[in-house]
Amino acid sequence: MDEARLYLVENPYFFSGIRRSYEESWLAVVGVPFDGTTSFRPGSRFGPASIRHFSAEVETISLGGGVNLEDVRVSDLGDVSVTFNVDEVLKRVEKVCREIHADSKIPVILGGEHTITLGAARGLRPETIVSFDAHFDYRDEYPEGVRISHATVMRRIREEACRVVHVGVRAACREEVEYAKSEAFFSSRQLLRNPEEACVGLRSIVDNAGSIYVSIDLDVLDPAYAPGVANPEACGIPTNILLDLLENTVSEKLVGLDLVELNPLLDPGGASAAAAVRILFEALSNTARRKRLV
Ligand SMILES: [Mn+2]
Repeated sequence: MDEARLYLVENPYFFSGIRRSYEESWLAVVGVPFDGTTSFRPGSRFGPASIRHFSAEVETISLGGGVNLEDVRVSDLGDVSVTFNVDEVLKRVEKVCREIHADSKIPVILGGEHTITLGAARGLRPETIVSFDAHFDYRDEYPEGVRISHATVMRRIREEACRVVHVGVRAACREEVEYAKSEAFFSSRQLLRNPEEACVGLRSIVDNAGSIYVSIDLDVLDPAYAPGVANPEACGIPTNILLDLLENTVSEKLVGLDLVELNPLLDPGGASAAAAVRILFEALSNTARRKRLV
């Protein structure tokens, strides 16, 4: 990493409370405190700070995978410095991700709103993005005349970067249903009725795919588990089902991962931040186990 360092600002808190150098790590955490296109309830710009804060207090051992995150070589590069211009923010995220990838490491992006995934997709060019989200984010324009926003991000990714597999969808407009017709997705209802079948289905998609990028919009969880998000949608999945699905998604093919849309301003009890941290710890521990890096 060379040029992209210019865009990074160090944070007083480190993800998981452990300070490690970029050079010795193979997972590189980067925050993107941007919520400039959020239409309903802004505040996810404070997401990276909240995730870091909680991550220092949550226990690091993954009971499911038996891995201690302290043994996983994770570094925290701080935040991408953001501007009000979404194109510029995406350009910076793209550059940072590309350089981390060029150093044979995996970027772990802390959002911020979902739009930043477009920057990561441009920088990493995965073959498939698995998007855990209550929404498709498949509008062509939102609001009218705006082509890049949190509600259009997966459509832009599909047009210019890669295939998208949606998991946990339960809210869509007519235009999005039409656009998604030709592809496979897992609705929230399917996941709730038969989570094991969904895990098997997802595993087979991943097994047959090339490189994988995982994007986790926290609103995939039911608002009972994660109320602190911009656009909550009822009838979502509980955290444990998401963890099972993720265990079947992360693999040696993973080239990047993000967790977006946590809004700490709407999370006074900290439940959403605690869920976000547990999800990240388990996903990273499982990735380490699969890649035989611990
Ligand atoms: Mn969403």
